[in-house]
Amino acid sequence: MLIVSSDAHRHHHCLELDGAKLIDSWEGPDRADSIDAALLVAGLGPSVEPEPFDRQLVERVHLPDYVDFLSEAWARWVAGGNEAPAAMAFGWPARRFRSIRPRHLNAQLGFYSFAADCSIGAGTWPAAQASAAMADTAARHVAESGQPAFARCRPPGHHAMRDQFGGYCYVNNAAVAAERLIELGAARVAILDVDYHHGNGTQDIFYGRDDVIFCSIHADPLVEFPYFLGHRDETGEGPGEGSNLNLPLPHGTDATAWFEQLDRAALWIKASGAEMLVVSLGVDTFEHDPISRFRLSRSDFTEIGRRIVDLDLPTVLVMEGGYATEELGKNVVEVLSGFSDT
Ligand code: OKP
Ligand code: ZN
Repeated sequence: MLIVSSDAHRHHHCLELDGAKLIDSWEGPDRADSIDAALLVAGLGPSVEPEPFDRQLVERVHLPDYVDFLSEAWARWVAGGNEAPAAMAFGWPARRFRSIRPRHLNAQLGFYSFAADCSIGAGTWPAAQASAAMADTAARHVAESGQPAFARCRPPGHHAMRDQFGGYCYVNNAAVAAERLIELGAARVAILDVDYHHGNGTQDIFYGRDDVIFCSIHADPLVEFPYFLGHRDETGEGPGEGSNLNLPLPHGTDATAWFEQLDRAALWIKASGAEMLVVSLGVDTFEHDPISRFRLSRSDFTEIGRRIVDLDLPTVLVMEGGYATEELGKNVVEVLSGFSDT
């Protein structure tokens, strides 16, 4: 299997508001190190650098003014005389406010985000570009060869909406991969999101489309981030009606209950006639994940890999969450091992 990775992430350090304190984010560079180390031990590879960032491609899944904002935010923050190491929003256009694009940087930070767990620092935009480029490169490989590829993305992407960052995500890497697969000829692409958190951004981007269908298994948004999207009755709209499937589960969900939902997801994807698959691969469903509350074990990740292979579709795997850093790489390798003979 082709592995696409880049070290551009190393200069991206997120700050997050956590219990009234600003902490170094759970989503740190050590996560990528853990994955790279485990890939090496497992002999998975070869690993290649991504092709250059394709802004036009990204602007098919994000609004151009949002991409402008991300690319300029840090320079504007510095030019404004700010000394904090990262720019972060403190106000949002919530209920009964208006969505008129404001001019001031502080206001735009709120306008273009939905959570205070996700700051913009000096290395954020370069890292987000490289991350999207990894997903793109992996998708192109799959489209050309039919063989699987893994994009070792950091920062993750599935929370990034058409025009809002949040949940450690800036550019929606899985959406970029799916969009590339469509461009290269797939009539329908399925995105399967197995991260513990709902992929609200991916859902948002494709909600009105039927060429990219989205299915997510995740913790119930009534009690878990991203809180305000991910319910069962969100099924798509307009031409996209019926092409969104949310499978929320309670805190404490074990492997038996989780795999029942994976079976449902697999049947749904099969029935859709999708020709290619993008997996938003989060392993924060792990029993020892520090910020999540599902109970999957190491060997359950091996089984996830097998079931994805059983779907028998050309597959792009895009890295999302997983915060038990020490074990993160091993869990990812377990999923990928299902593909090891290809
Ligand atoms: C990203 B991915 C505030 C908690 C905010 C955000 C979780 C984002 C998860 N301190 N938590 O889906 O793994
Ligand atoms: Zn997650």
